Amino acid sequence: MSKTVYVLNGPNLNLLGTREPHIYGHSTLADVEKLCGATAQQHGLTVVFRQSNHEGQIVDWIQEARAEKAVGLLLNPAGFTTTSIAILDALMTMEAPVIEVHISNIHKREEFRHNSYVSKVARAVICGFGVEGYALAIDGLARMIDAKK
Ligand code: CA2
Repeated sequence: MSKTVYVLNGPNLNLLGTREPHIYGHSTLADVEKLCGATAQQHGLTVVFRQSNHEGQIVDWIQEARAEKAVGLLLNPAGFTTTSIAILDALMTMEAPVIEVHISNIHKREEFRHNSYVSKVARAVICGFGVEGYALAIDGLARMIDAKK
């Protein structure tokens, strides 16, 4: 059985740690990848970690996660959170749990960040814990998977 978790990151998250540290902190996306890998390892899971600025690429990777029978999918949809029906449609085909992650608390910020399409299909949502939210999401996903056994 697959033990792979896909961690997908949307547009501009490649800039993490280089700008707006007061909102997103000082960690880079490479640091987040290491954090995810180390957290997943504690649960006997492996991580496929990717980032794209392109909506269609993210749709392709969601389809890949499904085809590869990933045990779960973490997604920080970033700027596509409130706009992408294509990502929503792709997520609707996933049987494995989808966890939505945001570094910042989107509900404390501008109103246009609040209405997430991804939340309509996500099993769980984590926001406002900084990049630690990725580790919390993997811990939570591991518990979900164990509970199903
Ligand atoms: O808090 C999050 O994780 C967000 O998904 C980040 C998105 C934002 O559009 C969402 O409302 C909340 C923005 C990602 C941009 O990332 C940057 C990181 C550093 C510097 C500039 C942009």
